[in-house]
Amino acid sequence: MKTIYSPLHLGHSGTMELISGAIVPAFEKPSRAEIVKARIEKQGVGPILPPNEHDVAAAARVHRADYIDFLPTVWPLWEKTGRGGSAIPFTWPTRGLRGDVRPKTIDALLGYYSFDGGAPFVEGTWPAIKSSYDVALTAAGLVKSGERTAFALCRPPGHHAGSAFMGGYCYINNAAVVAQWYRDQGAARVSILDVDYHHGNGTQEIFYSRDDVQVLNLHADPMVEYPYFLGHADERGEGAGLGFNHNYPMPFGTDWGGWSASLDDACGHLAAYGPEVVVVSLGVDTFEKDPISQFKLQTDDFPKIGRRIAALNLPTLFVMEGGYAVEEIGVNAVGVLEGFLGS
Ligand code: OKP
Ligand code: ZN
Repeated sequence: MKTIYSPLHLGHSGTMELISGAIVPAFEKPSRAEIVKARIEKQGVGPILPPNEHDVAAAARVHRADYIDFLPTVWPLWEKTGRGGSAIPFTWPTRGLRGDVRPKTIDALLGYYSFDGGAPFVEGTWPAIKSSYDVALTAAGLVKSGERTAFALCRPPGHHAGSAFMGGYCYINNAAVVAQWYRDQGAARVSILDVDYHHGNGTQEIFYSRDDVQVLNLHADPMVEYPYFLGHADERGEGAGLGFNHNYPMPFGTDWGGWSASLDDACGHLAAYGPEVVVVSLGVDTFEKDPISQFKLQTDDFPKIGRRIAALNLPTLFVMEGGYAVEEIGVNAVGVLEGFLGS
């Protein structure tokens, strides 16, 4: 199994995060991807290859063109104001404000194109976003050309990014991009299976009215967990997409018993849909020791996730999302891949 990885992610670092009323070092840090990469090497999962460069046309198939055009301009615009640190939004056009008027200044634009303050920019952020996108598309190409599986070691992650907004550490929705790319390459149906602890609100939003990309999401109940405002079980899709979105919100404390029951149900819907390819949004922040999560999956459970997905017997692309217990993120993420491979 090949892994696609780019060191350009390393430039997206040094940012701070506002969480639980305190400014703390960012949880979404470069060591995450480095630890996963080291584990792949240690376990001999397969070669680690660099991405090919792609233009942003495939991103504009799932994101609004003005949003994609905005992303590379953020740091230069911020720097022009004489500020360093991180470019972070702090004002949003919520109910009662004008979300339909695109403002002119960088602080306002950051709010216009985001749903929270969790997607900071430093100088290396755009190159990292672009490399993560290239990683996803390059890995997608391997599966398209006949490999059973591949691993896109994406950083930053993508599943919170919607058609015209960033947030929750995410900028370009890598899983959505590759799902659309498979459609554009001729796949009739594609399924996205999101096993990250947090609901993939961006992925859901992008495909919500479509029947050609099925979206299945396992996550903590948004009534009590981030991203709070999407991910309920009654969100089934709309219009032509009705019945093609499946949410599995679960309570704090969920362990393998409850979680795997949801996975089985999701896999049943997936198999019935009959996609030509499966894109797995692979977050391992369901782990019991994850610092920002409240599920109870154990290290031994992660290979079982891979085995269950392998039993679908479909071409499968793994796209890295979350996972923050940095000591164990490598063992757990690679555990899923090893379970899939049957090793
Ligand atoms: C990204 B992924 C706000 C806390 C916000 C953001 C979590 C983003 C998770 N006080 N935390 O789904 O792993
Ligand atoms: Zn997550």
